[in-house]
Amino acid sequence: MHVALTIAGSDSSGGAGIQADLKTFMALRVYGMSVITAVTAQNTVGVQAIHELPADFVAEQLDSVMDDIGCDACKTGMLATEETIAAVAAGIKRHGIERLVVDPVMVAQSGAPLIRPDAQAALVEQLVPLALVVTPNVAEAEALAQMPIDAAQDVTKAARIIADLGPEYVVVKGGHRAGAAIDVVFDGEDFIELEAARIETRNTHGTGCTFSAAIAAELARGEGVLDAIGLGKQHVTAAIRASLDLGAGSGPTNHLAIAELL
Ligand code: PXL
Repeated sequence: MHVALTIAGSDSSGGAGIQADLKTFMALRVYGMSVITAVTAQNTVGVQAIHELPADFVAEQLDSVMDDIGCDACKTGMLATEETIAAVAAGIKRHGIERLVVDPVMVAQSGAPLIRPDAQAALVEQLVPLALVVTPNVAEAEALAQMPIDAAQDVTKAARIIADLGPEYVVVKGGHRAGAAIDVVFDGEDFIELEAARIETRNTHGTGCTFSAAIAAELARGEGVLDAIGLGKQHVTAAIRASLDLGAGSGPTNHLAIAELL
């Protein structure tokens, strides 16, 4: 069986973070493992509290998993502090993890910050360069590229700047822009647009986590990178289409919908 690892935060409401990742791995018939970086007290309305795990304990979990089982692909999600980012980057290098998807998580769906402001530089300098695929939304792309994104050509410009940091593939997600949900993929040479119809729902909690986890799962299954990204887009679209009206706020995507398509 193929094996995937997520290094991310726990979302008690089950829609995002580690929980979204493991459900997505399972839906794609991939054995999932987790390194937990932080625990959030969270629901569909907001993030009520965050408890960060010590960076050395994050590294300990990573060593436990990698020294014994290893992984076919890995994704990172919420990494709140500079120390955690440094420990994760060092661990990824130490264990030679190459099929790495970095989801540069900065704010939750509800608007709550999930990374300390002083840790953004570490993300840019230490982790993004190690990525095979990095999956920023527009706000995250603005932060990584240090430029505002207003017009469509700003997306391609930002993607080039982010690619220069070191990742092989940059996917700037279009879900937060107006119109159809068009993701722009840059492979270092060409731009490819992945388009999906916009689904009118407020139940999009965990969309970014589900997308990056689906890409990691497809990479673990041995797909090529562009195929994994394209399939990831199909999977997250299916999960949003079947999203669940749970809670009083932004409900979760439905990871089971991914399995039903297989
Ligand atoms: O979607 C980003 C994200 C990542 N990780 C955790 C989260 C969220 C969003 O809510 O809660 C733990």
